[in-house]
Amino acid sequence: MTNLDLLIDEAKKICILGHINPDGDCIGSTLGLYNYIKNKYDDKFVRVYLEKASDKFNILEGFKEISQDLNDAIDFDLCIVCDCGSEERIKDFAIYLKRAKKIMIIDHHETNNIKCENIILDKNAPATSELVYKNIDKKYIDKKVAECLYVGIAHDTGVFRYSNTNKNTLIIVSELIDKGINFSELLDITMFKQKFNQKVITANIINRAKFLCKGKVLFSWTNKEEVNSLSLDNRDIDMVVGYMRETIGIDIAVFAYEIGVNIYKISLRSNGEKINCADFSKKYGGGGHKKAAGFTLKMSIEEIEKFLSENISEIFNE
Ligand SMILES: [Mn+2]
Repeated sequence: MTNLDLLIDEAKKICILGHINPDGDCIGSTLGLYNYIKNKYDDKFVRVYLEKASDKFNILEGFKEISQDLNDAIDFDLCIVCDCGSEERIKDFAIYLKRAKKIMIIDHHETNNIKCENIILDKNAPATSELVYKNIDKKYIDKKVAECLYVGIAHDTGVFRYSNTNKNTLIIVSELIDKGINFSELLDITMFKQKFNQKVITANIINRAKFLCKGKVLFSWTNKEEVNSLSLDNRDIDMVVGYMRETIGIDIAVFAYEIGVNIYKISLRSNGEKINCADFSKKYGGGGHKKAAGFTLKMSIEEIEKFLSENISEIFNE
């Protein structure tokens, strides 16, 4: 029995949390664990709390049961936090963490700073969903659990093509596929198929992109006005920065999107091994991974462009 299984075993009421603006790995790892606990035990109360995520994840079992309630009067015996490197990124749901009798963290972020007795932290793991897989009893991994963990690993590895993918990842994925999951449909629905207006906004964003730092940086942005005018929300533009990164000749893509009046989330995606997006983001109050990280700036787009032109060259370690 793993430490995770032992903690689950002794708890009656369990909550599972992740990070704000939940992505595929956050949803895959939390729901994978949720479905696993439900498979293995019929006497546990288990609830997942996450911010409202994109409906495309509806295909995963348990998605509809994810709660956004902040007023549950439940004192949990165990709170499991997946794919989250800091308490600020748990945000409002941290109330359940604070009240829980025991805490378990499962994470792979370079910038993890949560102090906790029970922690499964592997900064080299490509996805938290992979860490969940390694720490649960394989007997209780059915098709539903496999679908969640597959989606989590696929999202954080860019469908097994980022350099974080390793032999073990592919062995795990092959075992998940063996559960009879429809991986082709899972990828199409959660990653590739988009609303037509998502393609329109991507085209707009690419059209206004600028090269900074002698062409090493590709920068672009959108704001609430544009997102709203196309009947989209910020969850619909999470793939844009990854798409920008796939540009020949650049070392890093930087994408800014408005989350409040003149408050922008800055997303970074880098190419090559030399650049550390996590270190740069950490300096400005954010975090993440070496090749994918982000932070928030309170300034206008003109000021952000100036800020980047003046500061981002330090990311190249020259
Ligand atoms: Mn992750």
